[in-house]
Amino acid sequence: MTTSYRLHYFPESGNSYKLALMLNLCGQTFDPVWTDFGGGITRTAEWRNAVNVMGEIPVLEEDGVRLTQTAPILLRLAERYGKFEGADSDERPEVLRWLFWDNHKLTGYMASYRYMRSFIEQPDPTIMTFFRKRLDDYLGILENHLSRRLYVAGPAPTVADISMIGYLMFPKEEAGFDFAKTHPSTRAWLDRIAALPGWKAPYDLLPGKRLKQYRSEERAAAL
Ligand SMILES: N[C@@H](CCC(=O)N[C@@H](CS)C(=O)NCC(=O)O)C(=O)O
Repeated sequence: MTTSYRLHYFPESGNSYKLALMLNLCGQTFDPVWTDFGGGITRTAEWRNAVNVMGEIPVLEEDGVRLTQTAPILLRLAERYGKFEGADSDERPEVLRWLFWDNHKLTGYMASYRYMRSFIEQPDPTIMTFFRKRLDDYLGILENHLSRRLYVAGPAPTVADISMIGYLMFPKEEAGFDFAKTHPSTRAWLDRIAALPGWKAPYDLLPGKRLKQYRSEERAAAL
């Protein structure tokens, strides 16, 4: 029996991209449910009661059942389609290890940093400096890890890779990192993922009205 999917998302959401990409890589389609994140709908009690008590995007509906938190959803899809799970009982805990690291560190900080840098009017420079310092450390850890292997958890791609690339595939102007210049192993890994059959860029998978971009060239230089 086939499962029908609806993805509640907004186009700039790297967390939504993780699920949209996973579905595409598994040969699945989904109905896109554009959500007015910029307009604040996910902060309303109505939306939280009706869609996600955690107040977060993305939400994936599977045959009408709403699921949230990308890591368990990715693992569930991996098991269902027998893809990107990790090869064996050594690799699967490794997949989990990097999923936790991604949610806590890489995606956690990158999502906030990029959002503030590009999509809010006046980011606080002190917060931006703090986030940037943390990210420089995490991206260094990732670069070092990838300098010695093809994929995060083993010799083949897993949902750990799909989670960790979530915010790194967007246009480089948004977060302000040019990996080709600063993190060559990370860039090569992103290119390997982009060569997988079914890969698409974030804004091709997540259409619809975009958030206002506030970043100017002067601000880009300052932050
Ligand atoms: N760990 C969550 C993160 C989801 C998340 O933070 N989503 C963002 C949008 S991409 C959000 O809704 N943020 C609202 C907030 O932090 O208040 C996941 O993997 O699904």
